[in-house]
Amino acid sequence: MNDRQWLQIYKHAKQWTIEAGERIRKMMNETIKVTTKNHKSDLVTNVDQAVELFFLKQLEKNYPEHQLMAEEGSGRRVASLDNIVWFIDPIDGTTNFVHKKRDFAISVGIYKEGIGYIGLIYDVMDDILYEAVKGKGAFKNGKSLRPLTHKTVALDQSMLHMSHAWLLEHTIFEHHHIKRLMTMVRSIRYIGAASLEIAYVAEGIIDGYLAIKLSSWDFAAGQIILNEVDGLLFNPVDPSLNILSNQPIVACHPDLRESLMNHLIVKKNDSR
Ligand code: 2AM
Ligand code: CA
Repeated sequence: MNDRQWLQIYKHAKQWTIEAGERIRKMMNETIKVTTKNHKSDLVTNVDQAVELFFLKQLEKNYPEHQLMAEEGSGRRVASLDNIVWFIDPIDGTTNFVHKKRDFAISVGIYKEGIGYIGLIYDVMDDILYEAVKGKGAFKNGKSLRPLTHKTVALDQSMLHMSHAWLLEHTIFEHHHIKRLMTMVRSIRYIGAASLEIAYVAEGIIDGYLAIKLSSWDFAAGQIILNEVDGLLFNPVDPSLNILSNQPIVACHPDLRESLMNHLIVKKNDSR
């Protein structure tokens, strides 16, 4: 794959993402059909499905040899990272979208042999595009994002995004350590759209985002954008981070990695 071919893919990805955003804004004013998937809070709408189908059709027409891994399952099942895979969430933050809360995004991450090359996160309602091409920096609406290392971050001055789900009993993480983490930082926030929260870490307006379970399409684009500003994205319980699995994800300023890993995110039955 040469630079010219990558440029073509990037131009298409950006054009389709902006066009998909226009469709979402338009469809928002029509009646939205909401259905549940695995449980009552796991929502999908006709808009998620239409936008995903739009990307699928574009890929079939322009890049039939590329694979699509997308939330609503219209792509073929992706079992390997061979060749080029597009990880697409047509609406990340579907629950916000259903409630007409403006925090949702289209997330598009393009990988070759498991390596991220192009990441786009489009905040549809505010018309803000976060984007990155591997090795060429990260941008917010065309303005370069500074590497996060231009400032230091101490845990007690940090703002983290994490959901209320961290306060519920669960199998992997120790409840009281999470509570302790929440008292040690400056503040906790949460918006409910993982890709946007990762973009905010890349922008340096929050210092970390912790999610108990994300899918590849939730973080694939964000990982590429974060990489370009020296931010970190990792699975706190499995360093190998298999992008094809659901897993816990931490996105953060590099200064926070050690404290989050060594002191705060303690696995159940781990006596550290
Ligand atoms: P979605 O809106 O596309 O479903 C909300 O906490 C954030 O986490 C959203 O980005 C949401 O994506 C994602 N999310 C919610 N539940 C999830 C699950 N069970 N597995 C993976 N991602 C999830
Ligand atoms: Ca989604």
